Amino acid sequence: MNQRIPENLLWLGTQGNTEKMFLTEEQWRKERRPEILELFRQHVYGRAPIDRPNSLRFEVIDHSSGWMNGKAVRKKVEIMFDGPGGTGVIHLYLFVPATSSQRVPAFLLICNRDKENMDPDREVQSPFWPAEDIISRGYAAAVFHVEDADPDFNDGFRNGVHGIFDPPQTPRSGDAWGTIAAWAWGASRVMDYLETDPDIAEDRIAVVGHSRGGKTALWCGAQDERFALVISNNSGCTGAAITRGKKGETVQDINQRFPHWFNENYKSYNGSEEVLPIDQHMLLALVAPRLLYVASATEDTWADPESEFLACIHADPIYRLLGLVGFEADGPPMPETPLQQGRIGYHLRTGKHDLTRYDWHCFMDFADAHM
Ligand code: GTR
Repeated sequence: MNQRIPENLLWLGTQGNTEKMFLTEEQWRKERRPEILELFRQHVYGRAPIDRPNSLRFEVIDHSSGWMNGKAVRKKVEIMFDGPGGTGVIHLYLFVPATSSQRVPAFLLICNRDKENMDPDREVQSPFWPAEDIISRGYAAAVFHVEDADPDFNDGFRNGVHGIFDPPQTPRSGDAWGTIAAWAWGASRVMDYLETDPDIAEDRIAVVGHSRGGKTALWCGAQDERFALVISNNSGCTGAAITRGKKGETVQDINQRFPHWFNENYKSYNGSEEVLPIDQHMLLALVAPRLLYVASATEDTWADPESEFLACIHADPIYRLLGLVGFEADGPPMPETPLQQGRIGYHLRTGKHDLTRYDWHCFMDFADAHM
């Protein structure tokens, strides 16, 4: 399996240096980690023009008890910001266990599916966001919809946060942020709020995403070290899956169908993945020493479970470098046999491309054990 990744991307040296030079912990932290983040910005996801805007403000517009048979308190929070192109609002829905007298850890879902999946009134209880289950296990359940950061279609980056923050009238550069980066930016703004919420343990917040949302969770968690646990569900191409030799969706497929997800530079790798200066195990390694979880599904051949597993294997050396156990695996596990010993968790679920209650309970088992 190793031959799929060239030696110089297996932690042996700095970019372009194929000499066998193993990294020290200090080189990782001070040189290689920032260098890899920059490579992903430059070649894949793009560069956000702003981090936390000075104009950022929060308004709790609902704070009510009695939800989920009295087990939960609901908050609705508006996260607002202004830029040269106007004002934006991210609507956060948050359920907190009613019985807890202490701050609780939280799962933040980046929702990329229809809004009924994140119903704040709980008339629809979708397995995509099983808030009742999350509450009953003692966690807070938080969710926002990607559309609040950027609608998921190709409009030439006029709407969403691109329209708000991009300098007007200047041509977009090859490394300007795409839509996945905009969603990741949105998740960090939600984190800005969660850090201030008196019910939330801000050092124990997980960011979760499915598929395109999983790619987003990884890019968000790679950059924003405030997230203690980063969870990718079925994220596949340009998510958790190794790109070189990947089955199913390729860089060309994804760039043609979703030209707005990544930056313009990424399109130059259509059909030539082998010249990418990174591969996706390096994105996973950016989460170290924090917790990471990757989930695959047996019928999700478009995402390619084997390539998702392989990325965990190749992220592990960075955890070891930092003195931690990363991924403990002899080979790809059987379905429904989660691997949760180290700081990288993984499971393969029987079934199709989806985010299910089974997946969520695996994430919470892992969080119970490690977060
Ligand atoms: C697919 C896309 C995948 C994945 C998926 C989803 O059509 O090819 O990369 O992101 O959409 O988000 O459900």
